[in-house]
Amino acid sequence: ANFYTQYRSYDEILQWVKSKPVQYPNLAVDFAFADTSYEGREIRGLKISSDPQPFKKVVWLEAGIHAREWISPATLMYITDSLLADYGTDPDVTKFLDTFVFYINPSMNPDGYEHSRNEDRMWRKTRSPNEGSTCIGTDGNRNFEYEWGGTGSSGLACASTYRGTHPYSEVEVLTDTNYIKALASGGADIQFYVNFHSYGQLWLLPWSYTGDERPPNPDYDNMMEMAAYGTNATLAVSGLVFTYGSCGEILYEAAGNANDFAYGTMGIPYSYVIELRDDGEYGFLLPEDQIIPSGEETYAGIKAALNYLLSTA
Ligand code: 0X9
Ligand code: ZN
Repeated sequence: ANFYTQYRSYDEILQWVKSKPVQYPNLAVDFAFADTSYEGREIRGLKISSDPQPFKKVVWLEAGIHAREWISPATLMYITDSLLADYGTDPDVTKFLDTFVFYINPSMNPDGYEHSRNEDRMWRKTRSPNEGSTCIGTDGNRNFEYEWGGTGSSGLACASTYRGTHPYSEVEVLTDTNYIKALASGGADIQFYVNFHSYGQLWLLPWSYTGDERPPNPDYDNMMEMAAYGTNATLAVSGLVFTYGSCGEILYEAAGNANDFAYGTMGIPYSYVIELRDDGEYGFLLPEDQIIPSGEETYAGIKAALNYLLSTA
């Protein structure tokens, strides 16, 4: 049976990660992040390239920080499998893997994901306890350091947008960002970052901490242009409209989130939160028969973004 006809358990996701270097020994290497999740689950990623040299440019793709957004890990795994399968046959993909090293963190919040699968389908946050409260968990997408604590995040442990006691209070966010920081301080040139979510069909770019109509983001025009290419390619594949713009402007303010970290802290010139399908018909409860369509349209969008990136080099 096709891997993408069902949403997979975290154990199946880990098995998937470990299977890629076996299937593609010349293209894929898997690795463990330094820390396990709060409940002790191993977190593993993949490094994909035709010849992983340190001088190559880096693309960082990650998913699953919000537990109930099951299409996010599924779509990122689909994209990763497609890049691996199309190397050597699709000239664009061949160029991508010859030019970039891709780092993939497919399931950033395994405790929350399993809680959503087994206990509470609508769970969003991590599963770490909060001192002085019976409410569990922190919103990983409010736990990054850039403008942490600002508008659109809550200081209340029971809130769905609880920011935590301090930046990186959540080990799952800490271990992911530590890896990114170590890459950068080792000299990696990280050019493109995506943190996948659902739902809403949006490519969101910085800033998230402010809703100013035209935030002082000097790379705004470039990021908008890449998003235009990406969303056009998606439209051509599935007919679904994806909108794009700065998060604070077209959605809502969300201080301490992923794309502000990627751009504001790391200086990655193309930094996005992408909200996958749908537009609210099923919302988080997206049927399994939409995994492959979501994978196909998003793969097209990411390829178009990468072609745009290559055209600017
Ligand atoms: O609220 C969030 O974290 C994201 N929406 S979700 O439904 N997936 O939870 C939106 C994040 C907003 N992104 C930016 N502000 N860039
Ligand atoms: Zn989300």
